Amino acid sequence: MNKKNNEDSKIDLKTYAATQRKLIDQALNGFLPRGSVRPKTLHKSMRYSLFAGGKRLRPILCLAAAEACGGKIDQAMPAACAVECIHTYSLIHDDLPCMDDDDIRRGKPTNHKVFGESVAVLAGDALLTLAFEIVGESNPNRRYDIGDIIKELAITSGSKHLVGGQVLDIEGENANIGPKGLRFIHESKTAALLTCSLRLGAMSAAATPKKLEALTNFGHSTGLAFQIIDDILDVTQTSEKLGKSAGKDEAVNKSTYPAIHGLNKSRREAAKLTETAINSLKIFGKSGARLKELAHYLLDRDY
Ligand code: GRG
Repeated sequence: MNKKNNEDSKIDLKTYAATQRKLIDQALNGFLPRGSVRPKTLHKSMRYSLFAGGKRLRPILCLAAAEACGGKIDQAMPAACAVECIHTYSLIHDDLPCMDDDDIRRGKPTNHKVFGESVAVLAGDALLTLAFEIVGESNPNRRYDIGDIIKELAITSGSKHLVGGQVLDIEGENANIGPKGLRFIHESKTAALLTCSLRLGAMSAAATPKKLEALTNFGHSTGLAFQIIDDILDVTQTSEKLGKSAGKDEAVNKSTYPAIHGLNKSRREAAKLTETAINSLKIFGKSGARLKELAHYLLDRDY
């Protein structure tokens, strides 16, 4: 690809992502109770973190998966908003003093710094619950009903994935969990939510079992690559650029890819995983082009 084409495709993805982000934000705004609704503090706190400037990668992947499966964005939007609510809840709770104890997130003071710990815990709880209310508004189709969608979201959020992964993460601090232990944590947390986002998009489009399986594999590999890059950026970028505290992993002696494998091997592993992810898109032919671009973006991102 020559430089001009390369730049064009970058602009294309940038425009696509900006358009999707706007649609997602509009939909989220409609699903969230207004800040003027009682209890005002709680709703303001939920909105504060949700609209603090996240990249919206999970909902964008959800909508792109739906499109790759021939579905419509409107059908996938409830699931896209639900995964962003769950992601934001996990960030609020992860930042609490009893967890990672962070002061900045999405370039702003963390939720508990602004609203206090009690409201931050409850805002996270309410966002998690709201996710289920939102997917309750999805339309069933010939392959998947609302029960399938709710189960997908519940399994991802629960003790075997997000919450369980968080427990292993906490237990792994100052412990030698090794490469396998680290990979399992990343599979349980980051890769699980990314995979769920893609699967829900596919399910909203009545994807065939083969396409659903392909997106599950794509999510697993891109999800791991995404987390490796996140670990690398923690070492190589500034807090200003990331919008969250850089260098935190090393400061708390956390096992990460760069800590275990070094930066170069970690980069190579992320690139290899991205290649594996892209290979799993073969079944989609040309319809998989946007997901392929997104996988490259996740690998090459600098924040
Ligand atoms: C249940 C408390 C609880 C946690 C579950 C997902 C998770 C486990 C914790 C979230 C904290 C965390 C640092 C997870 C790693 C995933 C990750 C890289 C999050 C940042 O995602 P981005 O870069 O963030 O997409 P934005 O702010 O752009 O949405």
